[in-house]
Parts: sequence; structure tokens; C-alpha cells
Amino acid sequence: MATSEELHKRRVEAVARGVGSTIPAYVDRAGGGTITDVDGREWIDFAAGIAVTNVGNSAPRVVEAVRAQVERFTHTCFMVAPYESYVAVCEQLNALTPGGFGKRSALFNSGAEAVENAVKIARHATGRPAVVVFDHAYHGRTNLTMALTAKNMPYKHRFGPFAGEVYRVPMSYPLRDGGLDGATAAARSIEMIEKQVGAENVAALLIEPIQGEGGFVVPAQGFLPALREWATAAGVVFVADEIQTGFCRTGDWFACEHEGVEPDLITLAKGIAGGLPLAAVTGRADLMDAVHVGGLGGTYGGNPIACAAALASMETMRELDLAAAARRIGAVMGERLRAIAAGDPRVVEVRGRGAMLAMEIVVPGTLTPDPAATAAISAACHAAGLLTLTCGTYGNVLRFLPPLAISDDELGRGLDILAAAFG
Ligand code: PLZ
Repeated sequence: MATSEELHKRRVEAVARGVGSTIPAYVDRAGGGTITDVDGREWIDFAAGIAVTNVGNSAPRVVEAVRAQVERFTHTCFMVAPYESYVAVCEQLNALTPGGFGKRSALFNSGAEAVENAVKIARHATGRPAVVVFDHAYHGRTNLTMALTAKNMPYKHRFGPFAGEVYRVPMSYPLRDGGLDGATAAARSIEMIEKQVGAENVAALLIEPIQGEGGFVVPAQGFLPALREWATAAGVVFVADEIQTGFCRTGDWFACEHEGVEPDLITLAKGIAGGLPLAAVTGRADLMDAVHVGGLGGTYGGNPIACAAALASMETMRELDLAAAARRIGAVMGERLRAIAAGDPRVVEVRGRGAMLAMEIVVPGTLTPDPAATAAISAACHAAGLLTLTCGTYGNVLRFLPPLAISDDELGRGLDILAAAFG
């Protein structure tokens, strides 16, 4: 087998430079909480493919379901000749997502595609043009979703012009907004919408209940419920982007549940199918069914192999109670992260929920972001056998997203490496 170094040389000559990788190691296999490269080096996985392999890599039920489906048929296109597993995934999403009202779902391939479709549905159902998003938001890399995403480098730089009718308002970010309470922070955002956009022009308010790429920003308590309440009164479709937070990651099936928020539409992807590409929009039946027949779709959306994997993943989450696993991981990891923070003034905050935790890194004694120190700590982790990711508008947040199927031993060893990396 070729070595990682050899593969990297081939990659540079074959793969477009614009596609980056966190580590220059080429994967041979992965399972549970580890990734092994072609040279036999092992990393403890605190990335889960960016919050995707919640059930673990090659989870047994997923492998079996995929194998069985591949042998029956690989693709017919649901828009041409439909099949049961697509319907079953939609039934389960309608039942699992918050909100006791009637729901419908539609399936797509990627998170960005789900977000695009949620906007299409909200515009169609309301007849309004505007979409409101938040500072630090991340919603994807397609043209519309780049417009919805806040950060220029690397996501938007020189890729414009972007889609119109997108308006950005302040996020509740307690560390950096002077600790505004949720209701006050929401009032500030709502005033901006009403004065600068006009509520009656707004089709959708789109928000990550805990921001992902933007820095694992957890809004102050009450922020999401206040926005939800305003959206209801204003006839605005409240869309929760649960692409990174969904499927047990935060200790509930969906992060919105923590404050009892019931979105009108939810966008889902990542953790839904154990690593196979699948995404969904789930929400109120009246909104979803407003769109004419044929108005939603795509060749691969709800591909049968991905649907089989999704059904197996959701079954695994239920049977292994991965929401409880996320809470356990969060308790163990949170304690270790706070201990590191107590001894290192560069860590200004430990935040997150369940198995979605992060540390924000600054110049000690200030709120000045320190992306260089963040990158150095992350690189030290990689060198010592722990795969960590960074995020944040300022590139100064270390984030931890282990598979929810990680063993206690792997989790402990990963946290030991992290503690050592802080030196
Ligand atoms: N919404 C909240 O987290 C994807 C992107 C990594 P796709 N986040 C990881 C990168 O650098 O491209 C994401 C998300 C939220 C939407 C998306 C987009 O999902 O499946 O990557 O299109």
C-alpha cells in the first residue's frame, strides 16, 4: 500500500488546491473512536468527520443495511420510481423532530442543499423575499448559502457576487456581547430586522441553535425562545439549522429541544446517516406542502443506500441511547476542559453542550483572539495522535466532536493528549 507521504504527493498533482485537509494522513480504516492511516498511525477521533459519524465509523447496523440495500438496488431516483426507505426516513424525521404538529420531510444530499431548500420553501409559502441570518453563522458553500454564511475567509473570498435579500443581525454571544441576557440580545436583533428589513418582508429567520463553524457559540438562555415567539407573531418561518447540532450530538436528539423551541422547519444532514450523504428539510405540513408538485427534488436526494444507512443510524441512536452517551461524554470532557482552562489563562471560555464542546483561546487577560496559539495547540494534538478541529470567526476556537460511540478509554486517552498539548 502507498504511504501517506506518497499519497500526499499524488494528491498535490491531482486534487485542486482549494480543497484542504486537516491532517496530511491518508485513511486506511476507522471505527469507534479512532482513525488509522495507511502507515498504521492511529488518531483518536475528536472530529467525527465534522459531526457526522455520531454512531461511529462503519457502525455495524449501518454496514449491514448498506450492504443489503446495495444488493437489492442502488438507485432509481425517487422522482422516477419511489421506494419505501425514503418514506420511512421521512416518517421517522417527522416523529423525532420537535413539534407535535403535522409534518412533512424532503430529502437532499448535503447540508447546503437542505438550507437552500428550506429557503425555497419558506419563500414559496410566505410569498416574501428576505432571509435573516446571524453574525458568525455558517450555512454552506453554494451561492445562496455563501450569502447566508458570515465568514469571508475561506468560505466567500472572491466567490461573489452573492445572492440577494439576505440580512445579517447580531448573534447572542455572551463572551463577546458583554453578557447580554437572551431576551435583551433578541430584542436588539429584532429591532434591527424591523427597522432595516421590515418584518412583513421576511420569509425566514435562519439560525443554528448552537453555532458550529462560527465558534460553538451558545446563545444566552431565552434568545432562541424570544426569536421563536417574534417569528410566530410576525408570520416569519423560523428555521433551525441543526445540521451540526442534530442527531444526539448535544445530548438531546436536537439542540432546540433544550429550551423547548419548536422550529417551523429544521435542516438536517451530517449525523443523519452514519457517513453516507443525506440531508433533509423537516417541518410544518402546511409550509412543506405549499410547494407545487415537482418543485422540490434532485437526482440523488434520498438515494436508497443513504436512506438505508439513515434508518440504521437512527435505530442505533435509539438502541444505544446516544443522546445519553453525548451527555456522559460532555460531563467527562467538560470537567477535563475546565481543569485545563483553570491552569491556562489562554483559555477564556469552555462552552458547548453534550458532545459538542469547545475552548476559546485569547491573549491572556484580554478578549483578543489568538488564532496562532489555537493552531499550535491543535497541531500539537495532531502530532501526538489526537484529531482536533478549530473553528470560529477569529479562528481561535478548539472544538471537540467525538463520535458518540467513542469508548471511555479512547475518550480518556484523547483528553490526556489534549491536556499535554496545553503543556
Ligand atoms: N449548516 C450548521 O455545520 C457544514 C462545513 C465544513 P454541507 N459544516 C461543515 C466546510 O468547511 O465545508 C454545515 C453546518 C451547518 C450547513 C452546513 C453545510 O453542510 O453538508 O457541508 O453542505
